[in-house]
Amino acid sequence: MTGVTFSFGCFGRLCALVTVLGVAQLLIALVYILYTEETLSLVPFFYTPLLNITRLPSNGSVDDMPSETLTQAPSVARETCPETPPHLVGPLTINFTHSLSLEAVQKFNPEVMEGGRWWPKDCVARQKVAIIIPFRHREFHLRYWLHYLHPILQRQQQEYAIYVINQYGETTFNRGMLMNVGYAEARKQYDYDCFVFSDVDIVPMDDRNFYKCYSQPRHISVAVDKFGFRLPYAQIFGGVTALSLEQFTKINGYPNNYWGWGGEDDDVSKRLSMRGMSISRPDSQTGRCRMIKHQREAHNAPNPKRFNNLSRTRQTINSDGLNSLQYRVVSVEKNPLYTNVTVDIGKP
Ligand SMILES: *[C@@H]1O[C@H](CO)[C@@H](O)[C@H](O)[C@H]1NC(C)=O
Ligand SMILES: *[C@@H]1O[C@H](CO)[C@@H](O)[C@H](O)[C@H]1NC(C)=O
Ligand SMILES: *[C@@H]1O[C@H](CO)[C@@H](O)[C@H](O)[C@H]1NC(C)=O
Ligand SMILES: *[C@@H]1O[C@H](CO)[C@@H](O)[C@H](O)[C@H]1NC(C)=O
Ligand SMILES: *[C@@H]1O[C@H](CO)[C@@H](O)[C@H](O)[C@H]1NC(C)=O
Ligand SMILES: [Mn+2]
Repeated sequence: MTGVTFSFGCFGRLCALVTVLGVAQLLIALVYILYTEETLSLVPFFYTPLLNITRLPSNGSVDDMPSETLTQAPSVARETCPETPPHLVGPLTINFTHSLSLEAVQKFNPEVMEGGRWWPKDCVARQKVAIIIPFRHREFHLRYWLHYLHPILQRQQQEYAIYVINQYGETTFNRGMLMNVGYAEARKQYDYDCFVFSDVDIVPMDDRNFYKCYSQPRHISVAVDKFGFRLPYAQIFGGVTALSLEQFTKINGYPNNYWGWGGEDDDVSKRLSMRGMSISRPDSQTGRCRMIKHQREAHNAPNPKRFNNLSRTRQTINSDGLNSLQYRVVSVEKNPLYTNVTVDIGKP
C-alpha cells in the first residue's frame, strides 16, 4: 500500500501544494458563480426547499381546484436581455387624479396575456418574476397599479405575471399569510425564481427601480412620499420587496400569525438577519414611490399583539411560515391584466 504521490516528473510536495491551491481556487470560483445575481435561475436546480404547505380541498363549489401549469415562454430569441434595458425613461410622473376604467387600462396594454402575463419578445429575460399583491376591496387602487406597473415592467424587460391574492370573507386581514399563499400558488403554476411582494397602493416613480431579485433580499419602496421620501427606519422591509426562491424559503416565508395591520414585515426583516442576509436597496432618488392616500378599512385595525409577537421571532421562524401554511382556494380567475386568486385563510 502506498499513498497517493505526485511523482509525474514534478517536485513532490511543491507540486501537490500547487495542485491543492488550484483546486481550491476553482471551488471558490464555482461558489461565486452559483451565487451571483446573473445565475440566480440556476439555484432551484440544486436547492430543494423543505415545504409543507397544505392546500385544503375547496368547499365543493369548485371541485378540488386543479392548478394549471403555465407553458414556458417560447424561446425564439436566444440572447439574454441586456443588464441595462434599453428603453428605460428614468423619473416618471405619477398621479392618482384622473379616473380610470379597467377596460381603458386593458386597451393600453394589448400585449399583456391572460392572467397578467408578459415576457420580452426579442431577448430572454434574466429572471422569472411572480408579482404578488395581497388584496381585499381595493379595485380602485388596483386599476392605478396595473395602469402604471405593466408598462414599467415591460420596459424593464421582465418575464412576469401578476397575482392578486384576494382574501375571501370579512375576517381580519392577514397580509403575511396572503404573501405565502401567493408564493405557493404561483410556484404551482410556473418555475418562478423571483417573488416581488407589493402593496396595491404603491407605485414607483422611476423605472430604473427594478422589480427583480438581487444577491440579497431587496427593499424596493425605500422613499415613499407618505414618509417624506425617506426611509422611516433602517430595518424597514414593508411596501414593495423582492426575494429569490432561495431567500424566501431560507426564512420559511412570512409568518402566518399576524392578523390585522402591522408587524409581519418587521418579522420578515428579523428573519432575514437571523439567516445571515442583509437588505439591499436602490438609492433614495431612484427609490422614490407614491402611495395612494386612503383611510384604513374595517377588519384591518392595527394589531395590538404585534410587538409581543416580534419579540418571539426567534422561537417562531421555524414553526410559523411556509411549513405551517394552510388555506383553501375559492377560485382562480385569469383576467386580462392579472390572475385573481381568491383564498379562504380562516380567521385568528
Ligand atoms: C407539516 O405540517 C403538519 C401539519 O401542520 C405537521 O404536523 C408537521 O410536523 C409538519 N412537518 C414539517 C416538516 O414541518
Ligand atoms: C368553507 O367551509 C368552512 C367550514 O364549513 C367555512 O367556515 C368557510 O367559510 C367556507 N369557505 C368558503 C369559501 O365557502
Ligand atoms: C396624471 O398622469 C397622467 C398619466 O398617467 C397624465 O396623462 C396627466 O397629465 C397627469 N396629470 C397631472 C395633473 O399631472
Ligand atoms: C402572536 O401573539 C398571539 C397572542 O399572543 C399568538 O396567538 C400568535 O400565535 C402570535 N403569533 C406569532 C407569530 O408569534
Ligand atoms: C376576484 O374573484 C372573486 C371571486 O370571484 C371576486 O369576488 C372578486 O371581485 C375578484 N376580485 C378582483 C380584484 O378581480
Ligand atoms: Mn396602504
